[in-house]
Amino acid sequence: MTKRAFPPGFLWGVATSAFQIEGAPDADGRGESIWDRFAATPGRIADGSDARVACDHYRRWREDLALLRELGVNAYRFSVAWPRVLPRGRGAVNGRGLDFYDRLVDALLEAGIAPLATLYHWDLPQPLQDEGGWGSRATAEAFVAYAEAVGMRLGDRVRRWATHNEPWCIATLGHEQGEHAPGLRDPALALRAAHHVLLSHGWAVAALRRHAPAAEVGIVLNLVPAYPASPSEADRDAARAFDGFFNRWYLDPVFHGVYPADAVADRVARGHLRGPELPFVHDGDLAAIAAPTDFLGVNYYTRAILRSDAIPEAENAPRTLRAPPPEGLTDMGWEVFPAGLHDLLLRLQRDYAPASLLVAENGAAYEDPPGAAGPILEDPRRVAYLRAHLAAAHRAIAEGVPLAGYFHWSLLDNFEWGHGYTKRFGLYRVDFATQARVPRASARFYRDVIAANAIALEP
Ligand code: IFM
Repeated sequence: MTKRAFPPGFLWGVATSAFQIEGAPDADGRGESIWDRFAATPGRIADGSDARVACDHYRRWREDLALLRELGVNAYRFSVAWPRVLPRGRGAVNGRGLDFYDRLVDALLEAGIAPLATLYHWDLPQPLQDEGGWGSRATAEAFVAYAEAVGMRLGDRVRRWATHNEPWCIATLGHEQGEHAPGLRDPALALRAAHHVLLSHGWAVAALRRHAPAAEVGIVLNLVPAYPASPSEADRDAARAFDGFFNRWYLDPVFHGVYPADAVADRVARGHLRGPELPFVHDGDLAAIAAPTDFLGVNYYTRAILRSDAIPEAENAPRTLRAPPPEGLTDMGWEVFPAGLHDLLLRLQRDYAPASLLVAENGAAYEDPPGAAGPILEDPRRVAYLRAHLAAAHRAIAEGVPLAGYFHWSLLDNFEWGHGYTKRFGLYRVDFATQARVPRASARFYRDVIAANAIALEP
């Protein structure tokens, strides 16, 4: 076995999000979110479920903190539910909603676990959606007031903040493809929504810095490196276009204060924009979006392989084709491609040079093998996934990438959005009938990696 040591002080964590684990939608004055409404709409969630109970984490959080201690993580990424803090999206702050995160943060710190709080992981208060949601600039303004409220209460103790999780999903899945709340199918609106999300990021960076001057602030993007299926010019152009819309549409404004001209031209060609002028961009917006940040959070799950003549997977979606993947697919249908994480981290360092990087999510959905039983469930595919991606991350660090931490998605099986409870991502299995948490072998594997601050590789 060869050992690969990670830098001293490397952050080892797991990631979760409020809506996917908390449940308790009516507790302590929480308001309705767009995901409550979406999940209650027949036909939206694959198994007809909702997240009214989910992992019951709102009540069982102490039990889940014990799991974090068992893993030995030194960091934990969670999200704050906007409708708990501001039940109507803006206006009066609900102190009882903030109390929950206050207690959680104190308990994490007492356990020696550094909190990384994400402000927005998709649970927009429904009253704001009723006024236009992310399609409206006023939602960006409301987000800043929300950031202020959370920063004021937790900013003395939370040293790492992410403004948004995965703006591409918010904009494209929520407003163009209709697979996520609010379930709209309007490509032009999706571009407007993406801009307002980015704008609110820039404004919130400033707000958080006011309340937590010593904190590190960043954004979390889901990035999918694009590989042409062949060296042909047409395939390379397909990869360029995918990259432009999926990755650079977010990276370029955040790091360079500009939307990528080629991707804008593609959107004009598709009729999603009238011309190269973006009507929703006001003077000063791009400078605000490019506010200096302390880290870029990267969510990496898979890559895309692009072929110019492939059939689009969905209307208006970039044309993609996945090669027969040697390392298989996860239950999400995503190719396992660890080398993509290495390539992506190097590319980000080269093209954007963020102050530091975090893998803010990485993980795999796999059903447990039939007959698997406690006390520890064997999940060799998740262990292999984890090991290979950590090896890829290590390789990037050795080549000079300032990667400061890794957060595995996820601590627990949870509500996987439109898939309901049908996709299991947890290091711990959750029996949703009893709420029992059962460790998988991947939890033990990760615990050992963390304890050694190193991975052991087969020679
Ligand atoms: O569960 C999601 C998470 O909320 C955002 N990133 C991807 C995960 C797996 O699909």
